Amino acid sequence: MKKYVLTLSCILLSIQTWAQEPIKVNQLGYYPEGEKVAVVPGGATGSFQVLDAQTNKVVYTGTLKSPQNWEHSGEEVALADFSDFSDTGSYKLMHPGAGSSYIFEIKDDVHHELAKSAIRALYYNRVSTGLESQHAGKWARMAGHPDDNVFVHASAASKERPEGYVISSPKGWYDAGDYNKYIVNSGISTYTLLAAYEHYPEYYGDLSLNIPESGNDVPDLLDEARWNIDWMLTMQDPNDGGVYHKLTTLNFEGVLMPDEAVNDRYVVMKTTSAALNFAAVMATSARTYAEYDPEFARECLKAAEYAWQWAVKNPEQLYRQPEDVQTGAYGDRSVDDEFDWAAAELYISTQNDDYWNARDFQETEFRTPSWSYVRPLAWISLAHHIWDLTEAADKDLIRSQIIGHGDMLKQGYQSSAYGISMGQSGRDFVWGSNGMAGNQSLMLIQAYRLTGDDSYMQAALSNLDYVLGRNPTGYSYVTGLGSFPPMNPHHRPSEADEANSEPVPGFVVGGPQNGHQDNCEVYPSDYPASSFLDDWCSYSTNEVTINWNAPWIYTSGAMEYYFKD
Ligand code: G3I
Ligand code: 9MR
Repeated sequence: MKKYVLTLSCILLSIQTWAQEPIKVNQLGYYPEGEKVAVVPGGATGSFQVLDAQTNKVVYTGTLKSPQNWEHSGEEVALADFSDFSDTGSYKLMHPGAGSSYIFEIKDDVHHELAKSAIRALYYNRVSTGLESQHAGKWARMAGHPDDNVFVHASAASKERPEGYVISSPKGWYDAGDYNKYIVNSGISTYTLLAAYEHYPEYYGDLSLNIPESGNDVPDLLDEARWNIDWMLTMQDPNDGGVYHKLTTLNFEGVLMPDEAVNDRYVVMKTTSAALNFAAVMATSARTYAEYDPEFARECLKAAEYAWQWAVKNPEQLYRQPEDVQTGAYGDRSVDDEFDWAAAELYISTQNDDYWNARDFQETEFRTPSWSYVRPLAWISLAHHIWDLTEAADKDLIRSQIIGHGDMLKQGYQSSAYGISMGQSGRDFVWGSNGMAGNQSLMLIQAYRLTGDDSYMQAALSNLDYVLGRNPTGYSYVTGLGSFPPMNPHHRPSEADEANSEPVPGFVVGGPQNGHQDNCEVYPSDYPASSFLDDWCSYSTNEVTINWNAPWIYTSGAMEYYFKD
């Protein structure tokens, strides 16, 4: 978007923080059979009304719960629960003192659009290909980054592939608002898509995404994931099984379209975390592609085992950013969780007890997964396959890890002033807090899958409301969706596109947190859940990434599957 928009938004910022309706709802809406909760600010009490959006007639009257302080935003908020109203239609919520909400719907497939466009966002971030208007509409663009001439960086040099050696490593997704490709972050992101398919094959079997591969005999979700998996495979050195940590320019590119960003690209350092993320994704791919492309599935499994063997021989190759490289690090100080995850996926796919026995699986703290903490992904896959596992696996441990985690998050949802699990732990409002909220929903859904207890589903749904508008800033944090979405995400193809005022749709932006680790001069608030800026400058709250979209892909797809008629 153009410079003057930026200046204008800075001026507006000094006048008011956010322009929006005061009562916070899920701006897409609610399922007829799901919980329906809005948040009313300003210490409001008394009754609230739901109005038909067309006729303005009152269709429901309820009483607000007592207002509570939410420590993460400093607000006094009251919950308006209208779950027992289930007539489909378009509505808004009103309170005489507090005002109104945006219009929302009650309908059966209320998150269908999110389920689709959050996957299509990854298509828009495809590397090495042009986007045609028949698939990309007004966001069609030229191809960028063929990545067929990538240099081996000094940090990655080996006997067979010395510094300056050229490899071809095309395709993949741009990680985020930058143009680089990182194996670690591809790990959790790609896995989450594959898990969505593995858990809900009926739903994704029918979901058509209007991508170039649509209409072939493979589910579109698997076609999209394959674009990134094909790239990941090229990041393995065939000479030893090791995997490069990232493929990157030395510095971040400027605000340019992909085809204009032409600095040299390098593969940098082989690391243990890259090898293990790679092994876990390839072992999962071996299962999910077996039906559609058995030869590819076998290739993936072979690559997974080769990477695992490298990691076992090189267990402490932690990423160290070379002096001449400034781009994202995805550095991790501990790879125990990556070892557990890769071992679990290999164990499931091979049924070879050696992989289970290679690790001392035991009780660990209930921490929501992220790019740097992947152990819960092991529990997710093990729980899904619990009936097919060999005697070696400790099934009680697997169950208790998933259910214990779900219970912890559900408790947060039951006690929070906003009625959401987000904010339960002091660690929730980090860089990428919206990804955290999505991964909490993902974990809650796993507890539901093991127990059938509906309360986990409702808790998972509450975070979906949160990300779509039931939050202190009032944004629907997904580009192109809802009444008040971000317009200026830190995303180069959106920012550099002079012709388009609307950003590429379907991206979940990072979300509020108060680290303020960027170049923005003013943030509207220091409270973690309110510290968000819809401005290009705010890469610490308003960037997009594949790993923040992934859990929302899973969660919205799962909800559509469970709440369908
Ligand atoms: O691990 C500590 C934790 O112990 C502590 O309690 C917490 C308090 O803030 O900080 C944690 O570290 C944070 C770390 O992420 C792990 O979550 C850092 O503060 C935080 O600055 C760091 O942010 C990462 C950011 O890069 C900067 O390195 C984000 O997770 C990560 O998503 C982001 O990734 C970038 C890529 O490098 C490049 N591409 C874009 C992408 C998204 O911005
Ligand atoms: O655009 C970059 C973004 O993808 C990263 O997440 C972020 C943190 O590593 O860095 C951004 O690039 C900024 C760079 O770090 C400092 N100069 C300004 C760049 C953005 O305009």
